[in-house]
Amino acid sequence: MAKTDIPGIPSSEITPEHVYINRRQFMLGLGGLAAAAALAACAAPSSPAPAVGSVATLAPTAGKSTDELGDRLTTYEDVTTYNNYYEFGTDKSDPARQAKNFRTAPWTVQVGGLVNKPATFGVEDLIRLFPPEERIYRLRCVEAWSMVIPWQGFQLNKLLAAVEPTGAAKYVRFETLNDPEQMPGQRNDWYEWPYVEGLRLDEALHDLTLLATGVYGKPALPQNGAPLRLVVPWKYGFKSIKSIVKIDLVAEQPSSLWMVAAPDEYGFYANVNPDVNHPRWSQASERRIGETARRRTLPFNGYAEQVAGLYAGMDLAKFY
Ligand SMILES: Nc1nc2c(c(=O)[nH]1)N[C@H]1C(S)=C(S)[C@@H](COP(=O)(O)O)O[C@H]1N2
Ligand SMILES: [Mo]
Repeated sequence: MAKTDIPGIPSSEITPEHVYINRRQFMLGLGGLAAAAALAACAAPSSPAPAVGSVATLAPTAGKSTDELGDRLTTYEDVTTYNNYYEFGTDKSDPARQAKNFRTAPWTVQVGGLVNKPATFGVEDLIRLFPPEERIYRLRCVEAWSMVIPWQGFQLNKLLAAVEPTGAAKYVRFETLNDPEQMPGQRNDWYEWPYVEGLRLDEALHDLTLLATGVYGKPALPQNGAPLRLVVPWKYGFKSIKSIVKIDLVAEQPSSLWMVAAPDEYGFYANVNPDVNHPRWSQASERRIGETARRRTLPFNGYAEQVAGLYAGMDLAKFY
């Protein structure tokens, strides 16, 4: 076994070959993606073609101890014990304890709505169809803390291409498992369960948008959203919905648990923006878990080069 500089990542997960194969599949898949993107005639200005070059600068990251900006990975300990997952409690330490026995298998994801080929996939089918690759992403919570996390996952656009969105599809809606017996948080009615989230179709098709199955080279633990969670690194963390069971292509902008809970505080777009404060606190800086000094928050969480084009012509200050 080759040694890596990241404790806990088996070399089998990070061979260059693995990365190469995924990159190649990614290139081969682009024709289909361009077609899918063309279907996404969103209300917003059309986005540029998927940014192959810019993603190539982010991947492969396998075996690295920092992200592409040189920021160190957050420790596995912090990634797995400091979590937001309201189905398992509201304290950061609750999910690690309360989700311990959450059943992540068997697990299926129903993908439907405005698609030509609706289908229900077992998670193991998804992993076989779309072999996970490693992506090191910054995660910036709207509460102004952040982490750097090495995920294993596959691009959501691969799954969406497989189900063939129709021309009427403009948004994607995601839903978490609804199971109050297993998820004690769902037994209270402070929130409208199950957790739901949404993306505009062009955001969902972006190469950075990941469906994650693993963390630090291992299958994800329940507290991180196992067996399948979304990761949208340029948006506040609450967009990255955990334990997904349903994905629907829809015509209208979906609502979300947080938009319903606090419409004045959380919007649909939720792009990381240091210039627009949360009504109750500043978003100009953040606390990186494991560090003492605060850091400046970067526009789009440091992914502006890749994603700013999606929002050309939009007043981002109006879309918190
Ligand atoms: N289903 C569900 N998904 C969720 C949440 C949640 O409470 N329930 N919390 C969100 C928030 S606010 C954040 S910051 C991230 C945290 O992900 P992590 O615990 O893996 O770091 O998950 C997001 N996804
Ligand atoms: Mo968050």
